[in-house]
Amino acid sequence: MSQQTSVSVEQIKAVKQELTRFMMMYKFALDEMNTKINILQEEFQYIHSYNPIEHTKSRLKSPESIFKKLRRKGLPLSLVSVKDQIQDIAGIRISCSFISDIYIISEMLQKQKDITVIECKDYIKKAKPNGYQSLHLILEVPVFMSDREESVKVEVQIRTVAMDFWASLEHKIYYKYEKAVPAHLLKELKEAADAAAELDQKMERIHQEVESAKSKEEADQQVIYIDNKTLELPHKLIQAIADAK
Ligand code: 0O2
Repeated sequence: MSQQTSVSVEQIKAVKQELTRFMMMYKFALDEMNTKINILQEEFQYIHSYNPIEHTKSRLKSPESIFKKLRRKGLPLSLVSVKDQIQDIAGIRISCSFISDIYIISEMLQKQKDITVIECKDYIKKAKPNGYQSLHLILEVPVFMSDREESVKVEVQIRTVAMDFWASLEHKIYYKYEKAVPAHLLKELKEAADAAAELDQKMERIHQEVESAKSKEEADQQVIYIDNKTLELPHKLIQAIADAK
């Protein structure tokens, strides 16, 4: 069914172009942030000999969802209002194996010179009443385009695989029941969230014990690993570098 419109073809073209440029800005911000995360992940892997990130997923919010969010929040329907008020147009979700890795990744991102921290919500230290756990950061990165520089917000959600598993199921249930979830399911979801939190804590304890045993073993091996190559370190070189500090 075609909609009645008083907008001219030229106006539609101009709006499409403006929206494309606007959305591209967020795509570039996502690209930048993903590059930063990949570098941190690779560096961490070299130093600690394990990968702190199980997987990452990024997405751009669709114009339709942005429009719905503006309506829901009663905000003006303009790109200025979108840029100022909607913080999650560009979103990245990072899933880690262990709780401690969440805070390490978060710290490493927050310390970067070109990143401005707009907001940090810790739903791990204090879970939401329904049991939701995650660390949410709103970060701003500069994006350099041909004719201008823009500071662009990216929402980064960092959580464990168990927290992510729970959140995906809860999200599906929430939408299936159109936000009116039966009480018995809410209760079961809360119990599942508590079980996931307990599992995360147990895994963290095991991880810490294994890491401390590993670091003792590594101190005895006088080698480093770069680019899949094992490089021997003469004892005298280790001694000299340690003495110079
Ligand atoms: P979607 O569809 O995932 O994008 P905001 O409305 O974002 O300005 P809010 O709600 O205070 O402000 O932000 P918060 O608490 O940081 O939550 C932002 C996002 O976290 C949500 O985005 C969800 O993705 C996720 N989230 C927050 N609470 C829950 C929860 O209880 N369950 C699940 N599964 N996810 C949650 P959106 O825009 O609400 O939804």
